[in-house]
Amino acid sequence: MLLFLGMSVTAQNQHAHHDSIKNLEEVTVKNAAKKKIETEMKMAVSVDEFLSSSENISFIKRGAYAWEPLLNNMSTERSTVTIDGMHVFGACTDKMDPITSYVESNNLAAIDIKSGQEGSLHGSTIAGSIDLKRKSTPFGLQKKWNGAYQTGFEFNNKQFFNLGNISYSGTKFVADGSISYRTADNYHDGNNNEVKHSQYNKFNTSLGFAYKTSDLSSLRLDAIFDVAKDVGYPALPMDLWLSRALITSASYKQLFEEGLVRVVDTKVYFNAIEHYMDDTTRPENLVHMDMPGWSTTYGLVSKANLKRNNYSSEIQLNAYDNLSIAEMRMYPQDRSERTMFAYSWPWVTTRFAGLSMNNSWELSEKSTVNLGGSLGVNYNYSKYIEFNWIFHPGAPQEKTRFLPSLNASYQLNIDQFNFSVGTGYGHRAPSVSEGYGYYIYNSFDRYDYIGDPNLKNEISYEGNASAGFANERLSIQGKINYFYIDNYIIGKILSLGSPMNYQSVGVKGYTSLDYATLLNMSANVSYDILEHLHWKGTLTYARGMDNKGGNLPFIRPLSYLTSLHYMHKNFGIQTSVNGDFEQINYSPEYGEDLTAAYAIWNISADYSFAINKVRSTIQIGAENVLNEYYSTYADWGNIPRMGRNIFTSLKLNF
Ligand SMILES: [Cu+2]
Repeated sequence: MLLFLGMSVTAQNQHAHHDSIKNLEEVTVKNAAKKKIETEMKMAVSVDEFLSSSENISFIKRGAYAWEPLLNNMSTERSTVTIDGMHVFGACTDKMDPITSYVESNNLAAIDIKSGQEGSLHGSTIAGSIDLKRKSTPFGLQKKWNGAYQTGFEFNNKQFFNLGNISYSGTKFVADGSISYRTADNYHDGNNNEVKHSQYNKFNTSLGFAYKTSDLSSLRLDAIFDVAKDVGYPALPMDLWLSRALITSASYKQLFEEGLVRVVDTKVYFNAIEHYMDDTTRPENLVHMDMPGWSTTYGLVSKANLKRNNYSSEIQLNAYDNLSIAEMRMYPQDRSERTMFAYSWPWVTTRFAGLSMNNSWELSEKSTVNLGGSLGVNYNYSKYIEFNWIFHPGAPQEKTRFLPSLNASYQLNIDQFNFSVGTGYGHRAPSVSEGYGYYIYNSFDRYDYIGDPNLKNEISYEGNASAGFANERLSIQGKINYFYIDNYIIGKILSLGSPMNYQSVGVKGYTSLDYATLLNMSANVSYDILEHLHWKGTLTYARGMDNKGGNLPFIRPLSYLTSLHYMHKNFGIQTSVNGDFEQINYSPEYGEDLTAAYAIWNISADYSFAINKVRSTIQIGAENVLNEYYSTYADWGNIPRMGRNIFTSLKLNF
């Protein structure tokens, strides 16, 4: 049962290789039921790099650090991002700190990505859910102490990292600990020009203890502490001076040997984030603005797993209380005189409680039906509503919304073929910025954004399907989903109001379009050319349109990835080419321009060896080998991406 619970869908497709040596290794490590956080090309990756190996994730990049993950080509407001089911909200009005920036690859076991309403277990969503699953060592492993150490250097931006983690597994007590530090200078683009303000420094540590309170129950305490300091955002007019996050939880898990209910796992949590921006490093700024932000969340997540014969079910209760505060203080060059103060998030409280359920029936060995649903209540309170009244006079200080969700799917497996069809319906409440934001400057389209407390719920109607084939050597998988979203929230130019800072060209208010539509498609093929030579290819396409047939912003153009992987004994070599076609369907209305096609070639080689009982792997590789100068459709302000980057890393497992 513990094994069953430990299993999780990972962000990557499982690589099925047929080397006898590797197979043996897999059997021996299967007890841990964990998939490594690494990509085909790179064994030492950041969380962002790992996420980007999933075909339904793309990124808005504002620099080299803390990319904003887009799920199904939708921004983070439309997805729920959680850490072990815990809700954490960033403290930056400019989205410098997506939740994925507060973890590190060495404290994660897997990333669970669910598309659309299938992801509603963790709370109301439109695009789906991304759950970052932390490492938790099982009780009573044969090998009591386990650890890993990774170090590496990347030449382009002189990134140097050290990641260490250790775990102890006793029969009554387990402990997990990790510590990491990354530091990087400015990176260089494909013309070998330095991209100023692209440096970063990140420290992350985590601790977890679990104690077996009886044969079938355990108590667990977890904490993550993350500090980012002096992080540059070349695409924004300001940088980050300091960001700190403390993420804590205590959970109690009870297993049942018989009966319908098999597991109940209840967790209380608390997290606090503070975020201080800094624009004094930018000489072009005539007026300086301090824009600190704070986000504090208390929550409860309780889930039960039910199983009887061919029926299984997950029930989850989510409740949280979040307070988001962001301040804007303006100074002339002479700091002693403060000229303006405002709340860009006027102490906005969000309370949410929701009950979700996913049921699944195995009709036969070949077919399964899933039915799920949830009902949530979302409450908002704006303490300093006067700021919201400037643009929306008389807007209510409190607002309660009901957020229902339903989903259904059917899966069929016939011999080597698999099929699925599904549908979903769900609501989401506007985010803090969309509902209550006040003069949030968006450097992409250069407008100041104003929230509207009276925005309607966004309502999504969704359909999805997939088909696949797999045999010993070949596997093909195609997926498609379509979203029709009522009251799609987006910024529209307001005729009233004047811009607050000299860089902005006007004021936009968050408003609802009648509807918008989104289509996502992907195809994956993998083929074992020879016993030790594997090929993989991915093609994705997406199209997003508003109610007038205009293009939605940040929709990925036709893109591809093709890779070859050769391994022999302890030696592996892999190469890949990935790229986007020209972004034909761009949106000038939202600040986009035509982005040209690009193709990037990467290559890496690794060698595994053992010294005493320490399993070691060394890797060397190069990304963007041809040093192409490019930027993608989702690079904020068209900042160029990194040019050629040679990377080296060493990993020791003991
Ligand atoms: Cu920020």
